[in-house]
Amino acid sequence: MACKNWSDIQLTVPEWINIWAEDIQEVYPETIQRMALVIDLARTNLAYGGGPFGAAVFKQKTGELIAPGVNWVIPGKSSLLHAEVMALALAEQSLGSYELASDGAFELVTSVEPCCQCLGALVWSGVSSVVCGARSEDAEVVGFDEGPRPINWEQELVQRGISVTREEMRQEAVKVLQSYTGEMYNANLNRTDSQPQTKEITSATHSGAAPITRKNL
Ligand code: AZG
Ligand code: ZN
Repeated sequence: MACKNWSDIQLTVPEWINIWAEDIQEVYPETIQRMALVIDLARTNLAYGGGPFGAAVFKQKTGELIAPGVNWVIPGKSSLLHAEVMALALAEQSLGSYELASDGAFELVTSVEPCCQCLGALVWSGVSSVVCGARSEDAEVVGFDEGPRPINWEQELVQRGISVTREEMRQEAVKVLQSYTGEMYNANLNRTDSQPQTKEITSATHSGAAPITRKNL
């Protein structure tokens, strides 16, 4: 039975993320440090039943972490809850701005290139830079559907003043994708052109997720 108390509905952010954040640095001056943090988020997320994707928004110049994000689609029961969308939404809410560009230059770092949803979200957010780890093909080989995007998406972003860096720590980001054993939730079952998956995906219940303590992160 659907809940009709719509004004009570909230999208969730995993509780473990605040505990994870207690022990991290305040600033990440180098791109590689930012990506390492985002890959750590993606890896940690797997232990809590989330998807193998991490992202974060940083103040571009100083590398101050503004907000993290993880793929929380299955636990959060929302197809919107991709890592990039979570990071952008938390950054906007925590800065109190629907357009980050009006507060300075911000960078979105994501463990995997943005899907069709996140590509749109990042454009509207007003970030001035995006840094990606794994390529979309890497996510698709594992079985994720990254959706329809313009073939020249990188150029489109650059034309809008958003710089794009690709394949930062790609191998490490791919390892997290490949270690995912959970449900494939966004494979479009009705697609007529669907490709056979190159890797068998097994479903997991994640009922054995560790309790939330810093030690377990
Ligand atoms: C996804 N792709 C990216 N880049 N990020 C997520 O959180 C995703 N979830 N499914 N495909
Ligand atoms: Zn996405």
